[in-house]
Amino acid sequence: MNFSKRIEKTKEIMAAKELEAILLTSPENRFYLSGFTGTAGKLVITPGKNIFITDFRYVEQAKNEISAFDIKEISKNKKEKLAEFLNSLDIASIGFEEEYMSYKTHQELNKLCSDITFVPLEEEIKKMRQIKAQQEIANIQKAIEITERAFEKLLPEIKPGRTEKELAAELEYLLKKEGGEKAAFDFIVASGPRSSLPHGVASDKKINKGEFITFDFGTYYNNYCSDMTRTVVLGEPSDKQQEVYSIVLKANKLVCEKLQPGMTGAEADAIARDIIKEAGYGENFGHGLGHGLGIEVHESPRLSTESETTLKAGMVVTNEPGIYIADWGGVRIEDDLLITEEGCQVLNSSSKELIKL
Ligand SMILES: [Mn+2]
Repeated sequence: MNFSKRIEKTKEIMAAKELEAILLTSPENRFYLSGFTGTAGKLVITPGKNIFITDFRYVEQAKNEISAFDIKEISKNKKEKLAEFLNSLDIASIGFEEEYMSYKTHQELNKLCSDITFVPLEEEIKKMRQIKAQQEIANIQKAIEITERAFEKLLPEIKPGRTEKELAAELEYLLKKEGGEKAAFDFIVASGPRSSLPHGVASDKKINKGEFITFDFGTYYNNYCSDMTRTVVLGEPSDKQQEVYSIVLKANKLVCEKLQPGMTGAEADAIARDIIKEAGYGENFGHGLGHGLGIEVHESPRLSTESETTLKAGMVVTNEPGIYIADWGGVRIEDDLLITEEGCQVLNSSSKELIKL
């Protein structure tokens, strides 16, 4: 990974915002800029210095993983020592991640560093992560392949009488067996009427013949995520199930065909939304079309009716239209797409035709 380039870009953000330093504490931005995979550490960047602060537990790991930062250990009185260090830098302002730092920490640091103004970074570092490098795309692709192999192996286990939780657990086991690091989020396994819950996390409900079952799942590979959804039917689908599934599939496929750089997130969303609206189910597609995918399972850009972000080559986004009908059920089909100069590339290869089990 080209960490020095990322640090350089961070310094450009610092200069543009007229800041004298930047303090990063979120695991995602910390990893993006340093490569550190541990769970405790802070980055302090000034025009002339890159410092990684961690405690005793992680010093050795930090030395192994990090090359672009000087490592500083603070193991006791962490907040006071951090404040002391920031004060020693002789700076008047410092950018911080306002969406991540707690109110309590912010208040404490403000008090301990009374000569330093803490300025919100307004997600500028997160935005840097929107365009993926080749290596990042390769990691996402690998995570997707693992996810698809695991799902393939789960299919024979999806039988009447099994509970959603059992299937979610089995899927997680298969993902790890196939080389995934950990689950990317709490899997959604929503069957029958529960499939109308867009985020119906697996429950104790048993699955029955004739039901739709929506699986939304993913894994990490080299700290990058996959995110995939398939809806299957147990037995033969009813006419209405077939109809609803076909509409969602048509919307998903049209996005794969039409998505291209230069569009806004809202324009991308409209590709799918218009199809679903025309079919009479506009009210039943209550969430956005998709989201950025990378170190976090949900990151910018958003593809939604409100998103004004212009899509660019190198972004990886999900394409997940759905139709949800209360007390009846629902369908969602989700792929991960890489936006290219010409359009987009579907990173998934699993079939999207309705799977009848
Ligand atoms: Mn998703």
